[in-house]
Order: sequence, then C-alpha cells, then structure tokens
Amino acid sequence: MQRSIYLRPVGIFPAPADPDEATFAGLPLAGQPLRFTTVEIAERHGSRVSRRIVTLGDAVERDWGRGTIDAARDLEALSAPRPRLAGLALDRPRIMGIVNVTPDSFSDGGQHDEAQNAIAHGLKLAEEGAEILDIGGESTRPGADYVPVEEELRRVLPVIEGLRARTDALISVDTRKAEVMRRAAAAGADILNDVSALTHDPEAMTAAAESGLPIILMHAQGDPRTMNDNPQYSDVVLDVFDYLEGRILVCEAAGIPRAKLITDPGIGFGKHLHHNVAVMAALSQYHALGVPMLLGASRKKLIDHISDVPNPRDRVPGSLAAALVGAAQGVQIIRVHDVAATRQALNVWRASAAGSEKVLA
Ligand code: PT1
Repeated sequence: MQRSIYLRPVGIFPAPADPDEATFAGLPLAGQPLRFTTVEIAERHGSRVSRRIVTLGDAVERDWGRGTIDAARDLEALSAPRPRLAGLALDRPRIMGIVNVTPDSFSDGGQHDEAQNAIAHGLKLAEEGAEILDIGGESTRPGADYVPVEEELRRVLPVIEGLRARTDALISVDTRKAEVMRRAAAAGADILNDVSALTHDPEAMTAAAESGLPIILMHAQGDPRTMNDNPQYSDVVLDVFDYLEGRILVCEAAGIPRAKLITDPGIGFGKHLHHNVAVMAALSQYHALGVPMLLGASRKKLIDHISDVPNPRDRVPGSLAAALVGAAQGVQIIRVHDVAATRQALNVWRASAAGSEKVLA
C-alpha cells in the first residue's frame, strides 16, 4: 500500500479550554487539547519525496494532481476526536505502565515470587498514575530470544489474573501469539498489544478479531533478534505510515472495526538512530490514520545514542523528554517504565500549556 500525498499537522498550539470554533484558527488535533493551523504536504514521486508547508485552506483547495478529496478526508481524520478505549477517554495523554514478566526483570525468587513481584509492581504503577498496565512475557528488545508459548503463558496469566482482581487500571497484554491473546482475553485483559501488528502468528488475526478487544498495531521491520542489523527505508516516516495504513485495512477486512485499532510507529524496532529521530519529529503525521496513537520510547537505546547513557536505568530524563515530544504532537498513549516521573512531567506540561491548574482536576 503506498500513497502519493501525505498530510502532517505542523503549527500545533495548545487549544483554549473551550474553543469557539468560529473565532479560532485551525482545527483540533486528534481529540487532544491542541490545535494545528498548517500542514506539511509530502508528495512521493517514485523514490523522491518533496515537502512543503501550506495553510489548511490551501491544502483542501489546491489541486494536488490527484484531486482535493484526499486532503479533505485526511484533515477530517487528523482532527476527529478518538473514541474511548475500553472505557478510557482519550482526550489527553494517558500513561501505559510497563510490567515485564521476564526472568531478567523479576528473577530473584521462584516462579511464585516472579508473579507476586510483577503484580506488586503493576499495582504500584497504577497508584502512580498509569491508566493502562502492559503485561509482557516475551522480551522484544533488539537481540532478544524467542519464548515458547507455554512459557509465555506461564509468565503472564497469573499476573493478568492477579492484577484483574486488584485494580481498575486497564490491562493490556504485550504478545505476538494467538494462544496468549485468547487466554489473556479470557483472564480479563482489556487490550491486545502486538509489536508485529498481527503478522507474526498466522492465527493472531482471527484470535484478535474473535476476542473483540482493542488492538495496538505496531510497526516493526524484521524480527526482534536481528531487526536493527540493517534496516532499509525509502522514506522512514512515510514507509511506516504506509505499513500502518495497510495493517488497518487488513484488520478491517478481517472484521475488526477501525474504532478498535490503535497504531504505534515502533521506536527502536528495525530503526537506526536517524530513523528513530525522523519518526519522533513527525509523530503528528500518524494522526492521519484516524485512530489513537501510542508512543514507546522509554529507556530505549536511541537515548543512549543521542546522549551517551549506556545504562537504561539512567535514561529517565531522556524518556521524559520523549514523552513530552509525544504529548506536544497529540500522542494519546505513552508507554513508560517510570510512571511517577512521567505523570509529573505531563502534569506540568498540561497545566502550563493550558495556562490553568484546573486541567489537572
Ligand atoms: C513499543 C514497545 C512495545 N516496546 C508497543 N509495545 C517494547 N506497542 C515492547 C531499544 O532500542 O514501543 N510499543 N513492547 C520494548 N522493545 C524495545 C525495542 C526495547 C527497542 C528497547 C529498545 O533499546
């Protein structure tokens, strides 16, 4: 799937609390407390891309060769409020807290301890302000090894069950496997998070559709084990867009409504530093997909590459900067390890952007 014209909102500013549409320029951005007044138009000519920034009026009225209908449809997708996600309003950035259930994260005790520690960690993240807890039993970090399905089930099911009984936070399961999706849904998970966008397991599309749950579709190039060896793109920002748009269409064809889909450009998944920062700079582009967006940059290697921080635990400041870059571009869900720190940063951002502490109430 490849388009020839792409719209990216630029000129984004915090919206007044109750904008009178007649007196404010621009359009709301993807249901966020933000508006945009101009768009960058990217046009693909084969392997060449040209970009220019124009007003919203010019974007709709000018003849872009393929007609003006596409631009109007994209502006609608860019500005429409997003539906609730499993009951959670997406009218401002929400925090997804990471709960890894892998031996290297909670390994000091036996298997029972591993689950209990993960549950305790999830409860702490919920208390700190995570609206979603993302439970993962297979590391998909660069170079990570494959985990058999039985082992992944053994890791995540007790944690999903334990958290389901003890918190109102939404629970997502970070898995590429159909069987884990099915069993997690039965155990009370609210959201499926698949870093392969339902491409890894041939049964995953059916399992996801049958679950009726919302699904996070992430872009990755290649398999986690080898993905960062030699990633190739024509234009990374647009190639990721095309991939996600294609996956949305495949999901719709399989009976999953667009209202159940969330996209994620997949920071660190088959991307070198220059690819990652190009995507970070252009996040608002992905709102044209018309669905909520998730950003996961927490403690990732790009922070080390930019700022020489070899130990992931020392990457909290860079992770907060990435979260704010996302928030300022209308990202609805931010996936992080450090929930309390991210909550604080987002609260200061929201209050200062709105010019009112009342937004925090
Ligand atoms: C993510 C994500 C994820 N990231 C979603 N799920 C991971 N939806 C796991 C590095 O470069 O961004 N979005 N599930 C973790 N994967 C990585 C990838 C961890 C790269 C670290 C790096 O350091």
